[in-house]
Amino acid sequence: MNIALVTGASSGFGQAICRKLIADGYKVIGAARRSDKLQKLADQLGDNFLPLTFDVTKKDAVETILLQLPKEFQPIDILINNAGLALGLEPAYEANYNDWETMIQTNIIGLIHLTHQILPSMVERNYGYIINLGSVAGTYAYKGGNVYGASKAFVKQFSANLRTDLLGKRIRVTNIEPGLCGGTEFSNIRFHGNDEQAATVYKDVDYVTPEDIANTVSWLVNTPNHFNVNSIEIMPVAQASAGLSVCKQ
Ligand code: 8X3
Repeated sequence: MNIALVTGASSGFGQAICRKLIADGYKVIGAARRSDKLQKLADQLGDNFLPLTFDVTKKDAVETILLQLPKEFQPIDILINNAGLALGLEPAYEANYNDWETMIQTNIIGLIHLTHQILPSMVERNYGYIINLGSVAGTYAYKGGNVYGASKAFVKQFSANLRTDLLGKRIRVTNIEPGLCGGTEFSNIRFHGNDEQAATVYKDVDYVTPEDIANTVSWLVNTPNHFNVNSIEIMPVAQASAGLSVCKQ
């Protein structure tokens, strides 16, 4: 049975991915900072789910915890780097510097920690799959996307570069690049807990759901081993990469 590690497992995409992979028959390690939420999920998902409380930005702590994984949850075959966040939508000249650092710490540093730690064992076994959660923000610039978009551009290029380093090995890498997705805490976090502002993002829009993303992950991991989806861009029908705007003087 394949074993998957999903970061950011306590809510949103991460939680939906854990549920779907468990339903598909995988063993799943769900990692997140919020142990209470993880425990609730564990109570629902049964023995094939292992809740692990850690913060992806804390390298040494993550390393220690992963070295002590119970035998039945080793080795990790599938790494799903889902933990990530957006903070703020202000223009760069009004943005909060701490928000920028936090996004870089989680979206980039956290993702490379986990990958650096788990990839060697995949290479040793010549088997594995890394799925990164990027974003359309890593491809298309938008107002206020500044560091968030740049962090996702890192994830996009890192995914592509992993593929080049892994050429000749049976290890797959996919960057999933979602657009507007609702039913998560994404916008509530982006707007620092302003739920009213967050709600306006999704008002009257038929958005992509966490279950849509989980179904995509399920499809990816069930494709044959010779088959690699390098990247997959997903938007709701209600969204498109709109044209470049011009400001008339
Ligand atoms: C989430 C999509 O459009 O809010 O990464 O950047 S977007």
